[in-house]
Amino acid sequence: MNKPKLVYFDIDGARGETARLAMVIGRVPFVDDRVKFADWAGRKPSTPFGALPVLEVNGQTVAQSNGINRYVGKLTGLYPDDPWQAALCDEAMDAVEEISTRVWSTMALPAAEKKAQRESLAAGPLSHSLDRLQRRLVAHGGQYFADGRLTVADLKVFVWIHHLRSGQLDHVPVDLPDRVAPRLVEHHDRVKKHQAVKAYYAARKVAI
Ligand SMILES: N[C@@H](CCC(=O)N[C@@H](CS)C(=O)NCC(=O)O)C(=O)O
Repeated sequence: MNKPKLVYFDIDGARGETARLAMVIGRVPFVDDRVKFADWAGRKPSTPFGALPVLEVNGQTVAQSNGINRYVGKLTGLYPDDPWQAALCDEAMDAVEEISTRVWSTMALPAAEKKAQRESLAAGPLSHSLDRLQRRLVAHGGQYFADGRLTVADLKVFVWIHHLRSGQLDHVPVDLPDRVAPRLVEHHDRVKKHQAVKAYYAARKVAI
C-alpha cells in the first residue's frame, strides 16, 4: 500500500484531526495534505461530496470523516475488532458528529442570528450532548469510550472538547464542558498527556 494521503484544511482540529492523530499515534506514515482556504474553491469540485476530509489510498478516494476514522483506526490498531466494542466506538464518534454539525452549521449566519442560535444550542442540545457523552464514558469505566483502551472515539471526543474549550466558538461559554461534563475534561486531559499526542503538537508548535 502506498502512503495514505489525508486531505484536510490547514487547521489543527475539526473533522480531519482524528485521523491525523490516529496515524501519528499508530506510526502509520501518511501524507498530510493541508489545503489552504484560498485554494479550496479550486479543489472542491474534485472531492466526492464537495467537502473535506478525504483520504486517498492507492489512487482511490474516500470521503466522510467517521468512515475515514474507522478505516484509519483499523490501519493503526485504534479501532476495536469486537463488533460490539466497534459499535460503542462508532456511537461516540457519531454523537460528536451530530452535535458538532449543528454547532458548525451556524458559522455563516448573520451575527445576531449566530449569537441567538449558539446561545440556544449551548444551553440546550450541546449541554445535553455533553452530559450524555459523559454518561457513556462513565458507563464504560470512565477512561475510554470502547474496548477498555484508546480508540479513534477517544481521539474524536478529545478534539471536540478541545475545540469547545478553545474560545474559537463565539457565544459558546468556554467553560461549558468543565461545568456540564467534568469527566470529559479529565478524559481530554488524559489524551492530551499521551506521549505521541504531546510530541506531535510540540513539533507543530501548537499549544494544546
Ligand atoms: N459529513 C461530512 C461533512 C464534511 C464537511 O462539511 N466538511 C467541512 C469542513 S469540516 C467542509 O469541507 N467545508 C467546506 C465546504 O463545504 O465547502 C464529513 O463528516 O466528512
